Amino acid sequence: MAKFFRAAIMGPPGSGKGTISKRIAESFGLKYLSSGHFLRESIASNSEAGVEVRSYVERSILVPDHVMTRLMLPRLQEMSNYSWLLDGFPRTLTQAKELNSLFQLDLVISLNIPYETLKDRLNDRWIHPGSGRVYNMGFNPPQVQGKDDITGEPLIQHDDDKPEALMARLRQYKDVAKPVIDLYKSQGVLHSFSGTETDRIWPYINSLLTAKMQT
Ligand code: G5P
Ligand code: MG
Repeated sequence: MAKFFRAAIMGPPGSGKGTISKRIAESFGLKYLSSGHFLRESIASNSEAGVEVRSYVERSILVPDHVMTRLMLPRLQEMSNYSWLLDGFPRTLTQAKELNSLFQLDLVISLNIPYETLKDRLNDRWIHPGSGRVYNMGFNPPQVQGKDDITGEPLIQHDDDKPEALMARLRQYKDVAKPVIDLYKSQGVLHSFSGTETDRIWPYINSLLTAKMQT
């Protein structure tokens, strides 16, 4: 049977999970599965589940584990014949254990980015609400200021990217991520990367993936 490669990327809000995932997916041909993206899709569908999910995501509160696993695990099972990269899932120990019962991860990337850097990045972050496309006015600006590159529609800034909300999200991230990180460390699959610039971290991640995917 073919060996599929399964990876996950963890890190606080604004740490570059989405930006790095996109590079990994493009360079290594992994399917990219983002919990934030699936949640936004569910919200846009206006289903009963979507309305519940919206109440958490709007307040930057973690969506309950049972809702999250119900959303993610069937999609992963559909992808069981592919190599994939998970962004934003698992986030809690319960989620990690549920995932473990179905799939063994080969690699978990954990991003350690200083608070000041996260604050600056998220202050500069603008989003196209229809698609979830993310821009950064310094790092990754839109072609026309304030407008989405594809649709030309206006960009908005999320309330939960403002400093008070961000501090709370970071504190929550640390508490919840610690046991998940410990679990993957004990399984020997955790690799942590620290820094203030994605472009400086990327070559190390690129080398690690190149080595891992050859074995
Ligand atoms: P999400 O959607 O997973 P967050 O809050 O964890 O959202 P976010 O905001 O998507 O994470 P990111 O993906 O880590 O951040 O980072 P990014 O978007 O790539 O980069 C952030 C910004 O910095 C961008 O503007 C980017 O261009 C810029 N940038 C990147 N690198 C650099 C650099 O080197 N320099 C500069 N200057 N800029 C850079 O989750 C959203 C919500 O969904 C729920 C929760 O409510 C959560 O709050 N949720 C879950 N709940 C429970 N369990 C789960 N598993 C859940 N998953 C999601
Ligand atoms: Mg993201």
